Amino acid sequence: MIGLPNSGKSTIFNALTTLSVPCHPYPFCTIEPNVGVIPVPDDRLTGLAQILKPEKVTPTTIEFVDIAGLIKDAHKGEGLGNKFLSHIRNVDAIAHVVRYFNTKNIPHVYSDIDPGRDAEIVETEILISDLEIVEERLRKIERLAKVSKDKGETEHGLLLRIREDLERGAFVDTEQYDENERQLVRSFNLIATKPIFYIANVDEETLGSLPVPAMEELAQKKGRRAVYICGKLEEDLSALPDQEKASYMELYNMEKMSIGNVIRVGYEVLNLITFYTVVGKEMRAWTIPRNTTCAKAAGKIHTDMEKGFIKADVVNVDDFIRCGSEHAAKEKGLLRLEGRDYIVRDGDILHIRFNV
Ligand SMILES: Nc1nc2c(ncn2[C@@H]2O[C@H](COP(=O)(O)OP(=O)(O)O)[C@@H](O)[C@H]2O)c(=O)[nH]1
Ligand SMILES: [Mg+2]
Repeated sequence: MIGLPNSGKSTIFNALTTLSVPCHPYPFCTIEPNVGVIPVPDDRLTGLAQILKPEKVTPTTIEFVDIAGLIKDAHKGEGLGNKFLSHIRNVDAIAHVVRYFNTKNIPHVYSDIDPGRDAEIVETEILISDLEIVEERLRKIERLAKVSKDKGETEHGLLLRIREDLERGAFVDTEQYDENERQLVRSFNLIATKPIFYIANVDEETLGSLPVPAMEELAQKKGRRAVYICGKLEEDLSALPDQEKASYMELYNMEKMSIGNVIRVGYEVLNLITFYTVVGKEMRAWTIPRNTTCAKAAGKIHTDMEKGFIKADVVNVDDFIRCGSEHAAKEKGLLRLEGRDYIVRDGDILHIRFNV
């Protein structure tokens, strides 16, 4: 989570971390004060648990990092800027928190509410810092090219294309590249090649009149998704006992907490999918990138399961819930046997057969 000071990053982070789970391999849910391991809300897992009634249900998780200190001239080290920029280099996706609450006693760094301008200030720092990296690499390749003609030609071409994006103030759409190119792009370790979405932090008054036009305009212009949340309200609500929380939510006409949306969209921009296992008394959700093979997915559970992979029984969770039992799913022919190269689909329940 990035954004200007006083945009509400820590507030939203606090609301998120009240959901945190103790999570292997971390003894506590909060690894550092600013890193939280958050369970991914999952209605399908809940539905499956209602049928199978396992003793233990373990949701999959996503880590959120509250990154402080991004202000104008961060790339020059302003406000510990470089340190924070290097933190952003280590994440897989960016949630850009933009302030849209107008509370007079909480100073806005630039005095008035203007999501477009704020977002631009923050992202300009990122783009400049990335540009410096790209320029440096280009210089190096051009030096080497004098020695050996074809060395680094692909890399050189890629860097030029990326520089063009950065110079016109845009993030880089890595979808346009093939897998080999993407691998090279990853090695550049740039921020502007990561998936990004907005979290618009609105005040209680605005909750009744969503979406906010200025925010939608920004999201559309950049081709990104925007999630709305009233950070302060959700922070306060998340600390309440269920009963009380429910009555406040009714008061605010809220069907669901928006932190759930923040988590879900974060998961989606990362292009992740979920699969499930039921082993003994434990039911568990797992995260893998889209287009992962069955053997690789098994390796996520245990390396032995990938090495000794034989076959997997597969049934989709929606089919399973619709049928109501494994037996019924089998009768309808919805249970399949798949091999190691099968591409796991979102919602597959996998029973891995393996050999050690
Ligand atoms: N009214 C209102 N205040 C908020 C909201 N979100 C954050 N704040 C307040 O704004 C101040 C700065 O928030 P903080 O989360 O520390 O911002 P950060 O600097 O981005 O981490 C705090 O006093 C928060 O209570 C909101 O949605 N509505
Ligand atoms: Mg903060």
